[in-house]
Amino acid sequence: MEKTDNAVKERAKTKKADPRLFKVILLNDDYTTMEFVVSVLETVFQKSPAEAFKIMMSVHVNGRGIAGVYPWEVAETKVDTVTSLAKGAGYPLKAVAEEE
Ligand code: TYC
Repeated sequence: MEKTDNAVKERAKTKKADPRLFKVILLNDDYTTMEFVVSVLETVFQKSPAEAFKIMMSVHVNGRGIAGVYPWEVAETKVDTVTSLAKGAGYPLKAVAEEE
C-alpha cells in the first residue's frame, strides 16, 4: 500500500461555500391584503405573529422592508415561493433579493 494516508490535502475542494448573504426585501403594493403579507411572513420567513405584523406595517409605511437574510440559494427560493404564493392567491406581492 502507498504511504499517502497522512499526506496534507492541499486542494481538497476546488469550490468554496459562497459566504455572501442576501436580504429578501418585501415590496409594498396597493392590492395585496395585510393579512396575506402577515401569513407569508409567518409561513415562509418563520416570523412570530407579532414580528410578522411589525414587518408588514413597516413595508406598508416605508415601501419596502427586510423579511430575512440568507445565503443566495435560500434567498432565491424564498423570493420564488413568495411570488408563486402571491400569484396563486391573485395578489401582485413582490419580493427581491439584494446582497447585504
Ligand atoms: N399596502 C397593502 C394594503 O394596504 C398591504 C401591504 C403590505 C402590501 C406589505 C404589500 O409588502 C406589502 N393592503
